[in-house]
Amino acid sequence: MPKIERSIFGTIKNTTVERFQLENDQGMSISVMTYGATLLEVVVPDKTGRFENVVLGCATLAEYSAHSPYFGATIGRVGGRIRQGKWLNTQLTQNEGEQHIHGGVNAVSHRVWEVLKSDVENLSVTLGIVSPAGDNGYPGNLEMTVTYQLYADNHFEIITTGITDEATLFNPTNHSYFNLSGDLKETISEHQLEIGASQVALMDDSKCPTGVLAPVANTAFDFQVGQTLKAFTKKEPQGLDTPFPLNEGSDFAVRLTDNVSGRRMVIETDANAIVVFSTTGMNEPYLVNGTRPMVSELGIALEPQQLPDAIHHDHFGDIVLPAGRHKSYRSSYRFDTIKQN
Ligand code: G6D
Repeated sequence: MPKIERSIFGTIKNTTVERFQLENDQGMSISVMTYGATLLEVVVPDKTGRFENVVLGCATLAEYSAHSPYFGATIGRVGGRIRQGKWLNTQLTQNEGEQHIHGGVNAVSHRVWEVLKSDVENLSVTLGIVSPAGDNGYPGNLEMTVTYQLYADNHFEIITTGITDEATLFNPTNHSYFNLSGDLKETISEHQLEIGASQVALMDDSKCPTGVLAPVANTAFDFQVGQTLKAFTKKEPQGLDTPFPLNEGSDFAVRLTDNVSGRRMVIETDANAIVVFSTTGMNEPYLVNGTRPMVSELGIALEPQQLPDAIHHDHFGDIVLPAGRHKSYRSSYRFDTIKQN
């Protein structure tokens, strides 16, 4: 029988943070917590049927609040960078040099969300938060919800919604880092990455897009037929911290495959882009999942969202949310295994 287990993950500033573990009939489970509406764990079988966790996280709430690089977090109001934190006459928090990133300081990724619904029949949990007008400079009281839903066929969906009482910006994402080897046995360097994108957004030194969407054909950034991260970093040693506009009509955004464990994940999304961050060079002293220090390419963040800094580039899509209009984004993460070695 599908089940949901509800428990306490920790306490922060006198507020209890709850954890929900959703498990389907096949034994696949996902766990989420109310702090940051964060995806904590995704436990899926390898080709031999062994169940292991395939996302990066922290062992304790204190670590999530102290140093997590947004492991599994819901990012809002806007994912990625906004150049100089400027939107018309609105000045947003500049929390990375001159830029605004990931919704600002102590954004919804670092707050405790409310439990709106836990539904065992649909194997889903819905969390909600209100980001008040003026939050990190954004106008409008924005009500956000995030629903995590696990299905019997080993895929789960994340549905993020927003509604505001004054026009604001809305371009949320989930910031999970994946490692399909299982329980962080290996890095992701040998993972095969396919991206349904014939173009890549060029970036400048501030890591903001220049506005140019360049063809990937005949460049290192061509992931259309797939390549390993190792093959990519031979050509581009700095790794990926890169937005890819998704091909219209493509039936996938990303396919990530680990030939050793046999695990494969396919992400589909109704957002127009995927931001890929390969953690190349990210050697940090803290422990990931309480087991091993963060090392270069221990995980790969795959962030479905509208292209970053869209408000400064008309052809990147519209992320202005008018007052009273309900906006919803849906991403699906499907798991299976391949037989080959
Ligand atoms: C995002 O693009 C950014 C990275 O530059 C950042 O370091 C990370 O989040 C934490 O993916």
